[in-house]
Amino acid sequence: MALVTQPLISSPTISEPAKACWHVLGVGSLGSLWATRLAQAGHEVRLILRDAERLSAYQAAGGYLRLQQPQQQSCTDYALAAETPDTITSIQRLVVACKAYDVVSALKPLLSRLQGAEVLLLQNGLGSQQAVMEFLPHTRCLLVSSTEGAYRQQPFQVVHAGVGQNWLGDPLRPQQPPEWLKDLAQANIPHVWAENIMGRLWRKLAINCAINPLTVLLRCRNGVLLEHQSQWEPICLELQQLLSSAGHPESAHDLIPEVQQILQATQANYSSMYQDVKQARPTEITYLLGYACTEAQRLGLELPHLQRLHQQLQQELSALGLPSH
Ligand code: NAD
Ligand code: KPL
Repeated sequence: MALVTQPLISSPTISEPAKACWHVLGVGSLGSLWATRLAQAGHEVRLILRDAERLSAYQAAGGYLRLQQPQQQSCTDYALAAETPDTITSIQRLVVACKAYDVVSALKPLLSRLQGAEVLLLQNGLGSQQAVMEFLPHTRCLLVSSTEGAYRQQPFQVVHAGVGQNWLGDPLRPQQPPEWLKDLAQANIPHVWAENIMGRLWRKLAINCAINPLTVLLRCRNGVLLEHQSQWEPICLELQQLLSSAGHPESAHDLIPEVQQILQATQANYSSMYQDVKQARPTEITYLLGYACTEAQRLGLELPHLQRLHQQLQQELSALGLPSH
């Protein structure tokens, strides 16, 4: 097992980093996947952990992230620098990989460090990205729609479970890809510049709305939904209507065959929302069905199947003692 060593910063420092470095906020599944691959390619990477307690836990666990890549039968440890949000160094490039409901509160303590920074937002769904862009009006925010799959085996140990794609884009400057995309290429992080990133995010939201809530309500793996097409087909039709009315007709077509194909390809998997519920963690409902239903209302659309699904999911989450808004 290789060990890549980088200096470990364990306490706040006031020195400026000499060259562009990648900070990663949200060192869970996806954040660890990005951090380790950037480090693998020789980039300077610094992890921003929630607080001193989490930093101590990282150090006590050895002060490294472990990346398992089953496709390559490899397992590699990366001793990455870590710090708390109150560190005083400025941030140039920030990968934000918290859950959608945590993003703004996680960014708040970093505000003074983000002047001139570029921020990559990896969240599923919609709504959190707009909240960050309002919170950071002078910071360039790049939105990412990811179909990669990663899960944590233990704290600071991540498994790269699913090969996928990352679409990156900037809704305010759609034709200006940043020069550092080459860093991602060097790091073998699959990526495509998407001029229509909002369309991509809407499409992924629609797929997640068609699949994830039903897997929670039926308590099943994705593949079981193939036997319940009559339940998700009308939802797909309403989602197509929503995407078109929301200004993304190009992302609205052929949702039913795509959902069917994803259910087949991931039939043995549990959806991310199912896994959150199973582990009694909050879900991203507000940024998926919640966002879809709010937008439908704003646009004056009657989407009864989608609204009923939202209500049923809210009831189920409340019954389980989980947040439903
Ligand atoms: P995760 O729960 O594994 O990781 C989130 C991390 O953020 C946790 O380590 C948590 O401690 C940290 N965090 C929360 N608040 C923080 C704060 N204030 N300061 C510092 N750290 C904080 O989540 P994940 O699975 O990596 O998902 C992240 C986002 O990526 C979600 O929106 C998810 O939908 C999306 N996504 C995940 C995958 C995947 O395969 N895991 C794939 C595509 C999209
Ligand atoms: O993205 C997913 C998720 O679980 O969040 C799908 C596509 C539904 C695969 O499980």
